[in-house]
Amino acid sequence: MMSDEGHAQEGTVIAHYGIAVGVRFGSGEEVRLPLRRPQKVVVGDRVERKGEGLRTLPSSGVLRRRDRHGRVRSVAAHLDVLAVVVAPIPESPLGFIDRGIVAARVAELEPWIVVNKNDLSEAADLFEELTRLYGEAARLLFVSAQSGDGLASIGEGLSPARRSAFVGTSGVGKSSLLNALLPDLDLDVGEINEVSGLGRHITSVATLHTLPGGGELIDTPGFRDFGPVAVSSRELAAHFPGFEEALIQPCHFRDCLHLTEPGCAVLAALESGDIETQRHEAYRALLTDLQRAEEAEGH
Ligand SMILES: Nc1nc2c(ncn2[C@@H]2O[C@H](COP(=O)(O)OP(=O)(O)OP(=O)(O)O)[C@@H](O)[C@H]2O)c(=O)[nH]1
Ligand SMILES: [Mg+2]
Ligand SMILES: [Zn+2]
Repeated sequence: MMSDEGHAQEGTVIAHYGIAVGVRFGSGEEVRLPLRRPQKVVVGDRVERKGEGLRTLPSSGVLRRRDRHGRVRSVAAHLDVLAVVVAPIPESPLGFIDRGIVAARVAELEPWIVVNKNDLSEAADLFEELTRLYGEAARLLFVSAQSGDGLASIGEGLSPARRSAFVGTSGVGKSSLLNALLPDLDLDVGEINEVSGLGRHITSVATLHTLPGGGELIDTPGFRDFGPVAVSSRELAAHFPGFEEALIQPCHFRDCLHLTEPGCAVLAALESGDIETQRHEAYRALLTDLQRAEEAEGH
């Protein structure tokens, strides 16, 4: 048998099973490879196989989050777009979209909000509300995995070669959207619990899929904790969604945190009613969270 020792082969990680990864090589060949030791690798990463070894190549466009225990988790790599999926049922946790948009902007990804289940009657109000709050910050898509409405806009936004990940709480329909976009795909989808209104964490493995018109989409397991990672207070102050218009005229101080500073453009907009009290409170809560996480890490 011929050995390919010494001959390096480059590929893309298309699935992560914990103890093994699925890799697609340039030739189109897809292989499941065991991880011989704990290794930093996520879906979307470029890897190099040399003999038995697998090396993760340096990456960019990595989306990371802090889970409820404060641990940093990588979601996916080499992304261009972050698509936060929401639905009228189940509702997303308070602040989830804010965190997603901030994470995307800091990682230099284009933020999208995909409002799924637009076949449900409550969806129109949700879409209107989110457009009001996030219209300046993100691209909003109004779709239904069930009826197929609006799905073409997802493919068009990623064509010919952009990569996105679906993130969102369990049950909003991330896997259903992928199944609807790719007729040959058959990802498991779950039921919503009638009592709690929550999804049941059906997807446990992140997987990457190529769309018919080009572009790629990563399905991820649902999560509720989207703690910011490597976001400074100043970055949050610059990137919080909904402050765009107020900040066209910058604050007096360049490092303004929009709390009590004189000459603050955000506080002026709050005063005049252009920014809602609730939005400023959401900002302050996220700032506090982030400063706590920084302290816990000893910064
Ligand atoms: N009415 C309606 N229901 C939908 C739609 N899309 C998905 N669902 C339902 O929502 C439930 C959850 O769908 P999934 O695709 O499993 O959700 P998920 O976001 O992948 O959930 P996790 O894998 O647990 O993170 C299923 O019962 C789907 O049938 C839609 O467009 N309209
Ligand atoms: Mg799923
Ligand atoms: Zn300010």
